[in-house]
Amino acid sequence: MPLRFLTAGESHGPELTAILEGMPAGLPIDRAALDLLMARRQKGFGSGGRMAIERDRVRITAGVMAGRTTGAPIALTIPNKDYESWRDRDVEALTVPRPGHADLSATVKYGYGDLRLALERASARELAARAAVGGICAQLLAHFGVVIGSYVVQIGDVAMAADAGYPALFAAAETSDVRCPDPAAAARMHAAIQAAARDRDTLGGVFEVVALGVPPGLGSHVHWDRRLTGRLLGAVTSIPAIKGAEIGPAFANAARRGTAVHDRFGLDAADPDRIVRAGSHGGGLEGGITTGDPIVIRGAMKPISTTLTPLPSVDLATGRAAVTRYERSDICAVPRAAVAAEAMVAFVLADALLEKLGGDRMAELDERFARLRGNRVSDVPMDGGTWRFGYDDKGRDG
Ligand code: EPS
Repeated sequence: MPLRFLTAGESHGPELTAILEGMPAGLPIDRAALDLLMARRQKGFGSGGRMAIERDRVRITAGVMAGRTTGAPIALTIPNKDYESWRDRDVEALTVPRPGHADLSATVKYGYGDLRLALERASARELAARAAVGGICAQLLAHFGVVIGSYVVQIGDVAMAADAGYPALFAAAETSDVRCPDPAAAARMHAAIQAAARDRDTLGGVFEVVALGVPPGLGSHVHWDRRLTGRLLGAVTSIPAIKGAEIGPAFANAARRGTAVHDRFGLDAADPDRIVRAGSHGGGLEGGITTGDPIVIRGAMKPISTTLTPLPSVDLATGRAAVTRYERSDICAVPRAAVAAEAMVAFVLADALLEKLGGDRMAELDERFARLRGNRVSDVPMDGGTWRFGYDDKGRDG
């Protein structure tokens, strides 16, 4: 897989760092678009005090010169403003793990003497670095006409009902403080977050990420790790607190019959060479390969595990039962997770596009993109003849 990235950095350390390797040379980088994605990832009602401190702006220190990628690894850093209030501070021992958090599991694994060493890296603050990476990937995709957006469809038990075209849903989500395009549901989601805060509790939810304009033929059915379905679901569930994901209405499809689920093929009335699918039950993928239809991925986020209400736990310093102590956190981070998921989807799709196109510079990619096969009868000619199934050299012509 041609594209890869690493991130480093603690939640309250000086900065987050990412290196993105494998981008072709010659892609113009739009700073304003990158800043916008970073700012969108910081928005959302239900965020804690930290989001009022940070103003994420990416510093690019390698791999982009004179406004264009050079083909070299791209280094991205994002300062943590909050570091100023943490540097050289004597911190109280943190020895009571929060249920549901990485506190205990990471400490059991790494043998830390204080839980803070686990939470500093487990923190979703790291998503700022992924947003920077995804922002660069989204610009490669945008060059080829791919648009990625997201919106929140559920917070707690409040679900939206809006049904509109994807561009309209994307636009409406940007105007909502909970990223929900349905104003009535958004108001109820806002109220649900307020109620959870009042009750000293937290909320999770469900978001949808949609990629439009993805060409058919990315990913492959031939091997497990080339199926784009798994690559996309893995990327979305790599976001902290995302415990489930589906492509299209996968769980609802599981309750239906096949004839009600599979998107029928037909020929476009206006262009009879073009094969079209009626419906969107497949979520834009068949056989782990993109179909050319919108790719729809849903992610389910569990409620934040840092609750104002103390939860029963164990004090690792005394070995006795204890309750958790509150650390500043979010009440609901689903709107921010949706944008982080956009970034992860952008990375996976950019990787799959580069795999398909190959090439080291944009001019090469452009030529190859123009020659991609589409969903056209003339693109997949067959003569309808019989042939002999077997593994020797006696094929149909043998
Ligand atoms: C987070 C806890 C909060 C969030 C943070 C994720 O930070 P703090 O512990 O400093 O209050 O604000 O999210 C971000 C900083 C971010 O950029 O999204 C956690 O424990 O995961």
